[in-house]
Amino acid sequence: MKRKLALMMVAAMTMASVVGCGGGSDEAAPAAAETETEAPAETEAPAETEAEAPAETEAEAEAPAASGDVIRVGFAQVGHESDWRTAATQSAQTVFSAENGYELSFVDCDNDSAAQLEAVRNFIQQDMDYIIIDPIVSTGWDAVLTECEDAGIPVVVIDRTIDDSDKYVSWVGSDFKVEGLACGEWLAAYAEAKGISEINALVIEGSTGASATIGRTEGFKEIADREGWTILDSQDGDFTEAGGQEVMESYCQSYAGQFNVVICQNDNEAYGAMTAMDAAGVTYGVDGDVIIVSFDSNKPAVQLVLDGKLNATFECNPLAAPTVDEVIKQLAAGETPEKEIYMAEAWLASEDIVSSITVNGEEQPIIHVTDEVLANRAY
Ligand code: GYE
Repeated sequence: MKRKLALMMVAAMTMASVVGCGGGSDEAAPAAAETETEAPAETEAPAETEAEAPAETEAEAEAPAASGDVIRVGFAQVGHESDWRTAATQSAQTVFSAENGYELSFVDCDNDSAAQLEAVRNFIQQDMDYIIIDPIVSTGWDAVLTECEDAGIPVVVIDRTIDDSDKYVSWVGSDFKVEGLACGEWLAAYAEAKGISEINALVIEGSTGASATIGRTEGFKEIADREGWTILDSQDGDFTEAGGQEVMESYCQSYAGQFNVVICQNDNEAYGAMTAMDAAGVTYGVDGDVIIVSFDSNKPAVQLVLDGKLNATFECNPLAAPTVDEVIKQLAAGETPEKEIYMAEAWLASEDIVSSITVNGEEQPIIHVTDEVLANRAY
């Protein structure tokens, strides 16, 4: 069965790369007014192949979802560093459940790239039907993806990107550079509206080598360079609350009185940075001396935006699993999924002072956080 599926997959991958490449940021269009927050599919039965299925019936008949077999999926998750990660893991566990026709082997790789490669190789050994990878770092993947291809196991990449191999069927995630650009454009518009002429920013980056870190850093820097802002420092906070606190404690000592903006590359780092600023007597948020923003937009962060403690938050949607489920069903039905699938995302701010920004030539709304906006958040 595997060999036939493999042939089908090679054909699918070849076609997908022709169809899917190069569309990147054009399609990104993240800032939809509302986040796409459909609850993960809970009760859908595994995809059955309809009677009128075309030509490749033999391969289809043997594809796991088509035969009604349990679909065995291995998921090599980054770790458990943040609220975003917890939401992504819970979504995957809900979608790839036994009641939905799946058997999920979940591996928490604890932010260790070597462990992640090993997890994928174990999935090959176990002859999984599909492998899902959320790559801790964006490079070093071609050899193991070639092994997956040779074994005839389709790989779906989610969230962070793989930048040195295209031997996967689909990627489902966010345009991190667009997130960084949106953050910069919002800050430019906000500073203008507030009459702030000088920006001295401190950046707390995510984990080094993660595409989420690379994209957010690049996007924000592009706007900082254009606007002539000073980035005083940019250090790795590892996407954790403890990391954010530690970096901010050292910033408060090294740059006391010199900064008026703190960019945290996820919510948890912002919580840690707030603790450090509280201890150092630095005020922040709508009524404070320092503008602070985050990425991800988990509910507790949106609550802080509502409270005026966090000036803005730039969403990264962790609920990719329902889309991966659709990709798997397409593959099982012999269809060719899109190579790149972008999640819809929103930009949320505390004050109703900037109503929209333009990112990559496209006007996108800034959502003013109210009780209602907070109540409608799905994670
Ligand atoms: O922003 C952060 C998590 O890869 C987009 O990883 C994800 C990032 C997310 O730890 O909170």
